[in-house]
Amino acid sequence: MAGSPDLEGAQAVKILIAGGFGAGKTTLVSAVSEIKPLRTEERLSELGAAVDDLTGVGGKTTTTVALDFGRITISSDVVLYLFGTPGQDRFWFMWKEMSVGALGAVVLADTRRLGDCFGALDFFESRNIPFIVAVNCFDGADIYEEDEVRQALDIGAHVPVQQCDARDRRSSKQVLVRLLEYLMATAMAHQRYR
Ligand SMILES: Nc1nc2c(ncn2[C@@H]2O[C@H](COP(=O)(O)OP(=O)(O)O)[C@@H](O)[C@H]2O)c(=O)[nH]1
Ligand SMILES: [Mg+2]
Repeated sequence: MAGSPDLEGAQAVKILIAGGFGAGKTTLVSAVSEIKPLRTEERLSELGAAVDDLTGVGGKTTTTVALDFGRITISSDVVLYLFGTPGQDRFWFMWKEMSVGALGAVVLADTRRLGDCFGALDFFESRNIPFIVAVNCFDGADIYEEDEVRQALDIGAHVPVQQCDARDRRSSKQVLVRLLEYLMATAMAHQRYR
């Protein structure tokens, strides 16, 4: 089709976008996706508002009930398929199935509510899915050094931590490129020690 990238022969790579409720997952997938992101958002009903913890996410009026899905062509060889995981604890049951075949993950963190991504970190660590942490720089949030974030999240020194603005296409794409570089470096290290 004219104008669309030639996806034939390109490697499809499945990537998960995780993080706490309101961390910017839907925003990131929408910002980078070449296809209209498939997403299922529901207006926060009064009932849902009682269930979802809205502390610190005052401006948020919709919530993703299922998943965000998007696609981005990185090069003629690599096409990423992005799956945004549902942020609320009551959707944990979906994570296991979503993670099948995933090569890696981005854990979005909001430094005002860092604890919200512990669940995602535990999930990927326990399943040996390589991940990087993307700190979504919300207005008014304090800026921390990479090492401070690593310490606060209790993650290894080898895990890349990158600042980003999930609303910005270039910044979000940069996060995905960083993840890919990390995945390739990790794969090469494994080969070397085999
Ligand atoms: N100021 C600012 N707002 C953001 C940023 N990323 C997301 N938002 C806003 O934060 C809210 C939550 O983002 P959303 O992508 O829905 O979070 P999700 O629950 O992780 O999918 C939305 O209203 C976004 O517009 C950011 O980098 N800066
Ligand atoms: Mg969302």
